[in-house]
Amino acid sequence: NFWCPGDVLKSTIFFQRNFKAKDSDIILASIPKSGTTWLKSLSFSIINRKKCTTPESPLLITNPHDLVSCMEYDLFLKSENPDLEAFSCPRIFSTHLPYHALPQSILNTKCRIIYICRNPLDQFISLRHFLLENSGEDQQKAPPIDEAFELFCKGLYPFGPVWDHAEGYWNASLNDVQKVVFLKYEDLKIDATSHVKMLAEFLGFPFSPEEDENGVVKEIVKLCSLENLKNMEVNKNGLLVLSPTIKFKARSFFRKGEVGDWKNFLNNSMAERYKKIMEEKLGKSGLAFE
Ligand code: PAP
Repeated sequence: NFWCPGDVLKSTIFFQRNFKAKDSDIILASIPKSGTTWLKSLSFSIINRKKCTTPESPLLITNPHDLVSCMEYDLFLKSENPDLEAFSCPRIFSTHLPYHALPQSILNTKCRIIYICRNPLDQFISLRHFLLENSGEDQQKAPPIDEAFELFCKGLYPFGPVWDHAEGYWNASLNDVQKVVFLKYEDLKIDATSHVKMLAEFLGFPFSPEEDENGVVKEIVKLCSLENLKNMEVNKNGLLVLSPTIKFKARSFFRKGEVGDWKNFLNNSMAERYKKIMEEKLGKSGLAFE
């Protein structure tokens, strides 16, 4: 019940069959273009703050996607059964799979899941820019925005539809608050500091009053800000090579990060139409987007 991109179909099945979760694992889940890169940076920094303080952070020289690997786009793409024992605990991984498609061992262990979602219209615009930026010469062949929007309204895009994706994690977060935390990109934009504190508690790495007083939380928020990461050499000019055919420009993960950017690309009738679809799909769930 989701659209799995062909190039990660095998790796998705390998992940589902072969991943053995540990109780200490942390899984970052999202539909693409909802805040994955930001969440990776923040979670990595929270967990590793004792090992490497902000001035020595690997984030200064490494793309966040190389610090927190994606299951289906990286680890299980490179190997049917990768050796993940070498990772230091707690291990942090990411996935774009919907909740119902996660490997059983993630559901059966005490490992924790952080889900991030975003206003789908902003996610759509972000995805479109990302695809255009990475399609090179094929840019001319990209469908016009109204055609792409048609597909979006039908949920036809990687790991879509978003209403099922978000609702799965939403329900899981209501059913088990110890296991799943549900975040919205927009809320993180409004107040990153309190979200970082909340995440640290959820992950079992709360900030001490001394750390708080010494500005450690604020430092992490600043380090992981879009402005900061976007201007780092590795994120300006690097290339993320996941397989001989899957390569992404590092800079394509860092664009505007604006809430409501869709208004610059979609008209009111498109927005109204999408609003009705979302109300129909998510009406009873208690989950809504602005
Ligand atoms: P992914 O799922 O392919 O990893 P993801 O990181 O979820 O992509 O989405 C990229 C979006 O997050 C971009 O949004 P935009 O196109 O609307 O600008 C990108 O700018 C934004 N983003 C990346 N890093 C950060 C950050 N540190 N803080 C805020 N937003 C960020």
